[in-house]
Amino acid sequence: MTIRTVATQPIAGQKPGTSGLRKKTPVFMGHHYLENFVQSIFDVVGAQGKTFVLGGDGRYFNDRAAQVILRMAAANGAARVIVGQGAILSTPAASHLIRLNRTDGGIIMSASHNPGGPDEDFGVKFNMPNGGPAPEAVTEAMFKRTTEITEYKVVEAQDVDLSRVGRTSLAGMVVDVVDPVADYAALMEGLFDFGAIRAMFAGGFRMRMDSMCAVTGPYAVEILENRLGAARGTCVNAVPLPDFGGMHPDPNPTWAKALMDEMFGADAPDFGAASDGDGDRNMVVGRGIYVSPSDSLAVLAANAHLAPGYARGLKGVARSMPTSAAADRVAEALGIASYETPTGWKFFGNLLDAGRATICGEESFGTGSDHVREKDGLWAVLLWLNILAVRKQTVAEILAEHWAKFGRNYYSRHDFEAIATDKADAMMGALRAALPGLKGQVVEGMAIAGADDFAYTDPVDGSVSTKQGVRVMFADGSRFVLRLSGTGTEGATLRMYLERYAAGPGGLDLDPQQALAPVIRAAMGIARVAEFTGRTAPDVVT
Ligand code: VG1
Ligand code: CO
Repeated sequence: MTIRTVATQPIAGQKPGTSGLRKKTPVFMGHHYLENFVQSIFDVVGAQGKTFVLGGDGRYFNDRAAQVILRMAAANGAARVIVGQGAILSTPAASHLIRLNRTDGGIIMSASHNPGGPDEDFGVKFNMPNGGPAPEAVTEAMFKRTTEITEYKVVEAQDVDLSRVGRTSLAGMVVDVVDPVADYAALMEGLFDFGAIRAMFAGGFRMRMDSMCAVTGPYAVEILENRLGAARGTCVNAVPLPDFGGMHPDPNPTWAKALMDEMFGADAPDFGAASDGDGDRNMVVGRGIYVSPSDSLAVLAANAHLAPGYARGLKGVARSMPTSAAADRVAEALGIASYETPTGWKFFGNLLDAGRATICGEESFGTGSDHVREKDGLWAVLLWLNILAVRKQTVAEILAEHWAKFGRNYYSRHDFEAIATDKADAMMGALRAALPGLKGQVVEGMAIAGADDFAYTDPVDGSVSTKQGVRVMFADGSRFVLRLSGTGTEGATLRMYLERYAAGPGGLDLDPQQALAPVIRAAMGIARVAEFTGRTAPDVVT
């Protein structure tokens, strides 16, 4: 077997964002693009004698990219790669395999909630031996490497047969093709009371699980239908397709509209859920009631002890800064620590590793725990099912009781997509410049108590991350946050996060958009959104 050393040149822009390097698929398929980035990963983390996990969400180019990465891993001296059958692994399943097999990390091929296909998005990210996304210092080193790269290594070989489970080899490197679902399903079975959930389904409980033609399909069918006895057909859009069937696999009320319509229609099932491209996100819906991700995190934290895997209680709860403070109130009531981190799951890794937090969540439909080091869509669905099975109440009843006890953090996110980058940057620049003068102003009848650009000092390793989002806090506890997305591949997406607290007992049943109306007006005005971008209304509301 020949190892070829191929001369190459740096390609501009290979800078990982919130979660890995994401680009349009044709860009990733371009000359040396994938090769340069993968070689930069290996140059930074070292491959000689190491074992890695490899898999992706099955989107277009997933299969061919996997073959390239395998050939490059072999050429760089890796001892072994554990790869999901068909090069498929959900992100949480990949995280689990990295930990279970005590490997040196893994490469995940995914652009997550971004659409897939020849003209859509592709992505690659590296996860550390703890199973979590590489922290900023590591991704920065990889990016730096892409700017200096002069060659990459690849073996000349035919494709590895990834269609069958079993051991094979490539130029002396062991390749273990594994069932993508089995180990993950076993992990779930150890955390949750499958008996109680099975009994609930046997008693007529009905569910709709929408995998949006993305990676969770096989996981959902195996766990929900085969192991838990949910009716056949509970899982829809359950076959992963290279273009996700043309869907936008982002589980929110806009893109999972079919599920929303069903859950709000006549004869709605008891419970609905959807997941994203790579299976780390979840949306949860009750019959006739939408659960905002921030509320979902709070409810899961308050009730996790009802599941066997969390019966001993939680060590702490962590949320990303733009996520509502609902989870903080639960943590306070439980007498446990709460943490506020920048956006992106990589910031939870240290807290989970250090045993400071057990459950983490983001407003962007991400919840997870210390069972892996990624957010985990099906995990959240199963924890909800476990809670429903124990409490024997509806989702609406559980939410009503939660708000009655803790008050309600009305919450919404408004996304303004595909804004010209220079306009978005100018708007954020002007807002940042205005921050020092905001305190004390009264806007929409609300006094501004403070305004800053969020900076985070990791309590475990002391690393500092700055400019993580502008926040404007009002005296009544309301706030808004503005930041630009770090996962998009076209122009800029402005994310506007809106929050208002109602202590109750009255006023807990408003439409969130109504309850938030003054905060929305304040945010649009203070940030001068229309003036800078020409936009007066968001593209997506969650
Ligand atoms: C978005 C979300 C963030 C999430 C990230 C990755 O990032 O806001 O909370 O961690 O996507 O999710 P951004 O920078 O676009 O706001 V996934 O499911 O795409 O890995
Ligand atoms: Co995802």
